[in-house]
Amino acid sequence: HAADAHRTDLMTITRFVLNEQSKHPDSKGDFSILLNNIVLGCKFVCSAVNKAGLAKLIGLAGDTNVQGEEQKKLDVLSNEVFVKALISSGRTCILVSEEDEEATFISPPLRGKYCVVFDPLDGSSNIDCGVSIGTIFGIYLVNHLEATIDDALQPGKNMLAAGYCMYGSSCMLVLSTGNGVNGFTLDPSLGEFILTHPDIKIPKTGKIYSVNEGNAKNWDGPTAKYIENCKFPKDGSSPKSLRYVGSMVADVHRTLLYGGIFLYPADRKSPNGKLRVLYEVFPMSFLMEQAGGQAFTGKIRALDLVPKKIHERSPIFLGSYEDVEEIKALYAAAQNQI
Ligand code: P6P
Repeated sequence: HAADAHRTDLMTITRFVLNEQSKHPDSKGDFSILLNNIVLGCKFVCSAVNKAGLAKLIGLAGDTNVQGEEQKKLDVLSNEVFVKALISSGRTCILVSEEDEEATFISPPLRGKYCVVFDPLDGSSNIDCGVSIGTIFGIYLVNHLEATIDDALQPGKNMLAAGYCMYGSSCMLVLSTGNGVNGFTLDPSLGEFILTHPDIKIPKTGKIYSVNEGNAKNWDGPTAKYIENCKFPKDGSSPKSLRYVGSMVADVHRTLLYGGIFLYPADRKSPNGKLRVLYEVFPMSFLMEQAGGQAFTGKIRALDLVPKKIHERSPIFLGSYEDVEEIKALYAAAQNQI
């Protein structure tokens, strides 16, 4: 009767967030209001992504749709939706979006105490072929009035919350507010995100590695050696499977649920890798640690990184605790040889 229980206890993300809030007696509910505005943005984007094929929302901006309206690309539309939802929440003071070159500073009366960093539609190059894409976000506290850009350049370990919403065969929002990781699936008939994956823990080790093998020519020694071990294990165990979607939210979501390791290493072409620190590396690293996994930049714990620029990139190795330990050992050995 699990299904019936699900139907009757209906733990929605809104109730879940309010339950979390009740654990902080001094909370005035600002955080819950902020999260609920992020959830609203995710619901809108989910609906727009699902209609994309039909309403010809895909393709280049500048096209006109059947109504002859100026067509916005989905990622531009998604960004506008999140920026508006976050500002109108009245709980933010700084927004950093992958879509906007500069940070957005909010002034009174709508100014609040949180800085939100987000990629409104990550993996959007995959939209036209129907591959899963997602929104990634992280939330920092800014505990003084006049916010500056430094309040957005905090190390990932300062994040209060992080999450992603994956727009795939179902719409799933995975969230951590610092007490573990929970997954919510959108029930379109209710228009509510329902708790379907309580207290997600990533397996300690996995049989999957996830990397763009097309960059192999440019990898450094430790990464090349690690991938070699995945394919030709020295201990005689069976090789790992390669699974790579090329959409970070899809690759990380699979890693979180099935275990294994996701890598976007540095290479000779891109010495800092490709993924962005604030709104790709930090939120996914936060979630991995909260789920019992870990995240490493090739030098340090990913969440200890202190970014200098809002669109800065970093190499990232994240996933099952023991799998990341292996690549950390290879980088440490290489460091000792220098
Ligand atoms: P590559 C998508 O463009 C993205 O930003 C991430 O979602 C994804 O993990 C990565 O880039 C894929 O990059 O170089 O393997 O195509």
